[in-house]
Amino acid sequence: MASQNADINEAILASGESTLERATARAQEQTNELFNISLNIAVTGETGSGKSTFINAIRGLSDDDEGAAETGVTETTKEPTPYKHPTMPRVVLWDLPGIGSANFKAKTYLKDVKIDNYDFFIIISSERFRENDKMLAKEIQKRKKLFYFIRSKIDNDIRAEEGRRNFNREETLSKIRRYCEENLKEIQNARVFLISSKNLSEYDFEALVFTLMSDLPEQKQKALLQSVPVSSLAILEKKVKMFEKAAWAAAFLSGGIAVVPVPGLSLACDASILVTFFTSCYHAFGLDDKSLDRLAEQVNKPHLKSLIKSPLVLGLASDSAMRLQMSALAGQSVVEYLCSLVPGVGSAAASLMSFGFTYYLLQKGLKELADTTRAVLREAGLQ
Ligand SMILES: Nc1nc2c(ncn2[C@@H]2O[C@H](COP(=O)(O)OP(=O)(O)OP(=O)(O)O)[C@@H](O)[C@H]2O)c(=O)[nH]1
Ligand SMILES: [Mg+2]
Repeated sequence: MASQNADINEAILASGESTLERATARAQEQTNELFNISLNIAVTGETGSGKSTFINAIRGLSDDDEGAAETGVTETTKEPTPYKHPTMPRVVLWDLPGIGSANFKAKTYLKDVKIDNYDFFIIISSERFRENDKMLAKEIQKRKKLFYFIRSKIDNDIRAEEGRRNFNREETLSKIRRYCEENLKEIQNARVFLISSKNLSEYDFEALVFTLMSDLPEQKQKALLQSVPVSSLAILEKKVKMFEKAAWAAAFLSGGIAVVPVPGLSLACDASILVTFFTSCYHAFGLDDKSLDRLAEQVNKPHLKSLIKSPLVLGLASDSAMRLQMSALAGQSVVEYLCSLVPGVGSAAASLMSFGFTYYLLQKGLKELADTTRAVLREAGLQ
């Protein structure tokens, strides 16, 4: 009983709250924010500007992958088309109908596409922003919604300039940026990001993510950060911090302290929360086969995937095998199985039902996944 009390105290302390009830509420809020928040991103711009390609890039899909938005086709949609994130179905990118027609009315357009459904707008152009883009931005601004301009296909611009004798990459980029800013000067606080959807690791994609992180409400930041591809080490580290902060809540709700009769907490050890936590990290860090293949292709290092030896990553990789194991095993065995995959944790049996042990397992597993990803990024040459 004494050790049980100590365990409860440890859990309350980890929550930063003063009572068990408040800690429970906080744990539920935190895990809900991490796993259940929806995010709706509207993407608009001229035909051919690169909307579909950008949507696929954010979803970590190549243009020819199953479920990818069709690219390079000129048929324009009349209705907003939703594209769910492959591993986070609550994150939806909306391909909005083009705004190209001469008699475009921003107000009616925003009403037609149901402006209030979106958390923010991305307006894409592959050259100069047109009058319609600007009219739309002004109307979005009037309605107090967030919007960001993307100047796309920057890789093409760089490639075209590279051959010149006095080529200077930074100067070329500043020139494009200045040109865009000049073009958008009538829009208050217009922010423009230079992006290549063919390679998010270069140019302003990281800056776009970090700007969104400072503009969005906290729970939406978590959905965004989890869903974006790991295109730089800085993005990875932000993701790791987010999961580190939430680990106590997953440990708390998984039932480590659920022997205490608190309404809303299950009595059995709810191992599915632990599995959800690890699989969410695994996908958010881009450790799944598809993300690794994409990265390997991008940096031309086919051996990238073979560097991964971590049993936890490999265990999570055999997704269907894992799920099968989950359904076949009772909660306790699942925890034992997870323990066997995380180095240095040892057997679960002795201290299985404690908050302290579950929290330790999650932290160690998270570190293992983070370190594996760091090594992959290092080998890929991503800073
Ligand atoms: N190099 C390069 N090509 C791009 C980029 N973005 C889009 N493209 C290419 O530009 C063409 C048009 O891109 P889409 O994504 O289909 O454009 P869209 O805005 O969805 O076009 P509509 O659906 O017709 O309105 C395709 O051939 C893409 O491969 C980019 O960042 N870099
Ligand atoms: Mg398209």
